[in-house]
Amino acid sequence: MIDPTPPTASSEALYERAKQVIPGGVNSPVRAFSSVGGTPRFLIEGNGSRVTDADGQRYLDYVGSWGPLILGHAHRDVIGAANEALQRGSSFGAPTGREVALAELIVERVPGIEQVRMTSSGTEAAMGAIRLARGATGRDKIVKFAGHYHGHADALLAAAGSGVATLGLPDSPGVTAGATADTLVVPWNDREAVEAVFAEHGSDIAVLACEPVAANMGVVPPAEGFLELLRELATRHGALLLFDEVMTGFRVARGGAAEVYGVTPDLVALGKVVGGGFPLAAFGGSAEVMAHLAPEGPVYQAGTLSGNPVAVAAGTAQLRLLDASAYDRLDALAERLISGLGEVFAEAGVAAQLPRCRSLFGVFFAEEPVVDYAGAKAVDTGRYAALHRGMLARGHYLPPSAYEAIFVSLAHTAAEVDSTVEAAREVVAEW
Ligand code: HOZ
Repeated sequence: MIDPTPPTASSEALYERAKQVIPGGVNSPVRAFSSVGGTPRFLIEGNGSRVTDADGQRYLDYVGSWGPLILGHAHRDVIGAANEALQRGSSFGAPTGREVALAELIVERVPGIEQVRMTSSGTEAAMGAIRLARGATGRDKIVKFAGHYHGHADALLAAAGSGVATLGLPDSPGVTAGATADTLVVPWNDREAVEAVFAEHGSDIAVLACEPVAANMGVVPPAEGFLELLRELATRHGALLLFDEVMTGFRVARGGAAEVYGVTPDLVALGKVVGGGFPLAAFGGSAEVMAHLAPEGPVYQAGTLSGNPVAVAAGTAQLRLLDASAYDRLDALAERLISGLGEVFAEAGVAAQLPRCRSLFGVFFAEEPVVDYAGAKAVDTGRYAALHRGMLARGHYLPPSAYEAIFVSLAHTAAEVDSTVEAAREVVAEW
């Protein structure tokens, strides 16, 4: 067993200081532990599958920086590539050969991408893709699904998942009615609703956007045939289909969810794994659609740090290590953890769902499988908070939100995963 948590004076002291100078003490809301209780751990180091906090406490980490660290923390090749690039300069604001090599890797692996534009965050990638879709089609309306999260650009912050779901917020103040007037929100996995929205607005819809596996309202995979329906509706009505693969890209397979489900979108947003733990994201699509982007076309999109050489070097090094056998190992580890946790909950008579797509999975404390945002909002988040606290006290660091995915990495071992299952058994035994 991993060392139990000692008193957290240092994290507590840092949190008190942070709250004075950073809103809520954090630079991204879900980090604040507000939905699970307790003090956010201020981390000082990550190594492989483990992180260490300011109090010197080590944890087996299942957050992985919210997805990017598929090889684990401070992987030698990734850090080495970033260091090598850094020695040659941290940023140029000019094109580099490294970007070309990464773009070629992305184009080779991700279905639907012939050209790709790099950005610094997933928010920018999704925002750019939406603007491009509107510019390319000459249409205004976008369709998104309730509980799906596409970053925090105004037009997409409608019925959004991630921190908005975690904190139970209504749509955000500061987003004007005008900014979301052309955003149509429909329930995930609801065939009739999405057919109806196209029947009513079809000729005005620029883009149908989804997370092909919803992973910001907990993990909610698509119902059988649902992505195919989205593909068919978008094509029939002349709209573009956008897969936001920030969570799924290079995580569920080399070609992301598009490869797993065999459905090819017109546009793809990527983030997290693609950057190897550095601020790098991207969006791409067919050469024809991408040609609408400046400087080739009139749709404007830009960024001083876009394609940053250090981030590109790290992302490229990470992607190069993700071959078929890496995904087999990752999926096997996830399977071991999911089935172990499933047994623990079942033996204790705790109603739990463990939805998954390959190594992307979550825990819902609910009697029935969750298929949409209404179902996700109805799960027992108090029970998740209790699980989180119990696991943290035993040295296992789960996401501090019932609505975020749990991430294993290639640095985790079967023995570590088994220790997490045993810790969960102890926690559940106390309920
Ligand atoms: N967007 C992340 C969750 N899907 C959270 C990022 C963070 O808080 O660091």
